[in-house]
Amino acid sequence: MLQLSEVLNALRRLFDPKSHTKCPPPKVMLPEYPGGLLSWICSNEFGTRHATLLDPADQSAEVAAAKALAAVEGGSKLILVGGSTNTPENKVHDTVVGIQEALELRVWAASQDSTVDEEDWRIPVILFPGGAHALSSSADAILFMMLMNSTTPRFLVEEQVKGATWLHEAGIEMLPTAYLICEPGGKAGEVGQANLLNSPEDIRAYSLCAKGYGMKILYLEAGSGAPSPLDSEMIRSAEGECVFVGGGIRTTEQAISAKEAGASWIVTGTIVEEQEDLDQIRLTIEELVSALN
Ligand code: 1GP
Repeated sequence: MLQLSEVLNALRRLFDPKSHTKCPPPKVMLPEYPGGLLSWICSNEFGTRHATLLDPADQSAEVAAAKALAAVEGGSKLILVGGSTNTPENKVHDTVVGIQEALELRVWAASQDSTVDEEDWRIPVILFPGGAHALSSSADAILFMMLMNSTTPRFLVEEQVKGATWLHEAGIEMLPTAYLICEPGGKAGEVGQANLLNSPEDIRAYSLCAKGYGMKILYLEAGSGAPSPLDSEMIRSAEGECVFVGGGIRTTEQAISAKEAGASWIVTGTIVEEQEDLDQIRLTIEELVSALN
């Protein structure tokens, strides 16, 4: 007979968004690529790609899913879910699941239609967390970040230690990422108590340090909503095979200049977050992506 404590534990797991026993195992909706997800992300065979960042704090899971679909229609190849503040785990989880379910339907629809390529809808949904409180057992992977220029141990290693066992047990792929916040830094710089980087020499030194630590991804952040994106000299001085660049990118010219400076991925958030019209979202991303090709 079941003990009361077992029943209570089962119920707790059922309603705990971080519990990896809550849902059936995530569906395999990832791009098919030799070497797996990290190789696909770091491959240079696709040129510069576009990622869309959605902050679960800014809209419902349904709206996030609709926006993600519009962005993918426009050519986005990765969906990042996260934000610096106000991202309780249940919101993160609901957002991840909502987006995955919407993508899954499109993969299924594509499988019934010979004119559409299923692969176009196999888009990874990856956590871009503000801390160990913002995880989801359904995520395809996590940018497992060290905020290398933080002045607090909390974002250098403590949050990571808090989440590591759970992530390991949930079987979530941890993508080793060095996160560098540059001027002006925005909310991420403030919350992360970053010593904001402002010179190509800084970027070079930090990126070489990241390389020494074995980080595979280097993420250069100017802060969400930054009035202007990172200067191309800053991007150019990054030593890394797989460089994400985000913060303040809104125009095709800015995307092109980041690409020419060596960005592997261009990340945008605000242009999708601020727009309610899904057609407009698709068109905006389409414009950025076609400039990258
Ligand atoms: C992700 O912070 C960026 O790295 C997103 O920036 O919101 O300015 O596009 P935007």
